[in-house]
Amino acid sequence: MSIDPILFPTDFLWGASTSAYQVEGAWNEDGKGPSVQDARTHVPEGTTDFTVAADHYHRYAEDVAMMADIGLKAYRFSIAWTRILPEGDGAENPAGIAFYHRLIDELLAHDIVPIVTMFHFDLPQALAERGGWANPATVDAFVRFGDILFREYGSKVTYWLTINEQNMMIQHGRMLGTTTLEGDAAQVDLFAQNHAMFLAQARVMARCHELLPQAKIGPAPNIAYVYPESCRPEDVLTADTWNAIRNWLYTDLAVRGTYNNVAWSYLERKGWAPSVTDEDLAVLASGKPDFVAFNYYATQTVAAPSGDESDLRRRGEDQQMVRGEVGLYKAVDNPNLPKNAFGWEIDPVGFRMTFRALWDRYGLPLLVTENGLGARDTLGDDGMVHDDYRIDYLQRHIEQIRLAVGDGVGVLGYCPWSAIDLISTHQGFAKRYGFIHVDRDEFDLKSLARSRKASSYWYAQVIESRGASLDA
Ligand code: BGP
Repeated sequence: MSIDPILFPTDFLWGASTSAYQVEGAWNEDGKGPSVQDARTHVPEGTTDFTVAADHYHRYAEDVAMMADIGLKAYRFSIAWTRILPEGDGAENPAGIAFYHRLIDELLAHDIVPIVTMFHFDLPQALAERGGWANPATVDAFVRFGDILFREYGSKVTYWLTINEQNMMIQHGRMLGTTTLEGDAAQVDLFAQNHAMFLAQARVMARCHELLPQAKIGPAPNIAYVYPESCRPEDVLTADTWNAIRNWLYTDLAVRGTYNNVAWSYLERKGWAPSVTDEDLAVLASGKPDFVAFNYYATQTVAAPSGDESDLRRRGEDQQMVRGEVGLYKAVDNPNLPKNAFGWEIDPVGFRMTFRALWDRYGLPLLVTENGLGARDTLGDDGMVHDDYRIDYLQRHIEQIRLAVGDGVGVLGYCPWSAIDLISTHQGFAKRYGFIHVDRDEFDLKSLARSRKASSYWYAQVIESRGASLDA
């Protein structure tokens, strides 16, 4: 007897993701102001800057047509705050507003659902120079920015994401280019910024519901479920602690409007706790999400701390690698997991675990806004990228989504990173994720021509068959 495979729902949002500063280019065109990403130096990394990127700003129509060829049902992209409000505050920029109308109209003309991230690592430089998120005026500016987006695009956009990976901006801000602060004193400022972002997010969620009753809005943190190295109770407890500080701090605030108790006691112990007023608590309680979006690349594994430098990872540090913190948790490699070419562990089963954990905690529908494999793709003699390794990665992860759906988890959609080749946060253009190849190198812009990779044909079949092709 054969058993029919579980098919994904017909309205499942099969998509792909990008962010403005990593894909658009045209960094100073049509009135756009500089963001912290434009102000960033790329000297230490030796990678390209974000001035041209994939030139999506000029080629968006061609890109959307290719997405439609693949059969994408959704496109998750971010709106550059500095195109709408070049100074972050102050005068609106009609040309920037018009660009996203064109992009959204193009998507809708191809029956692709726009999923809009309001803020993805690109704070206006003018606001950064006035203290960034630690200045309450930035919160007001973000709420105003949100009002403009809702006014302009609210009749066309149903799905909104507030802030991309707030947790990574706090934990790895220097590497992501979202902060220049360092050292212990910086932590006080960072957690004040963090609190301000929670307030901004809550206010924007409340405004969204007030202005657009049909719209749905949610946060988009990076969730790396944390495993203990062993079943030693101290290791298990440490994993629970790091889960609270790395992950649940952010989702609890977004959904419940309260600080996670384990994370809060950690902040108090360190002397990093922000001041929280009664008015803040009321603001946090007033904005609720309709779903939880999350970016998933891998899990992390930790052990009970030794209390000295051996708790720390010796080499490398970025948003996906477990770093360790002296006296809090020890960073451990998971010997059961392979790594990609950039040292990131690959853990499809952890994806299912993450779905279960988030569903258990909040009971809200989940939307995957990132997942994917960074690789040094090369064009074959036939002019195509044969990215079988990416197909393998995606297949294993989509299988786990299907299992999570079978577990009873509500899943709205899957938008892997990335729709098209773009610039990595800190590893340049050579680290590619796209379904669509872009003909450029790190410093040689070449033709910037687009072509579909093998993974895009494979993904097209998955979408078309609602997942049945996974079993073929
Ligand atoms: C996430 C970011 C994305 C993206 C992705 C891949 O943390 O939200 O902007 O870049 O990771 O990371 P990287 O570019 O560092 O390879």
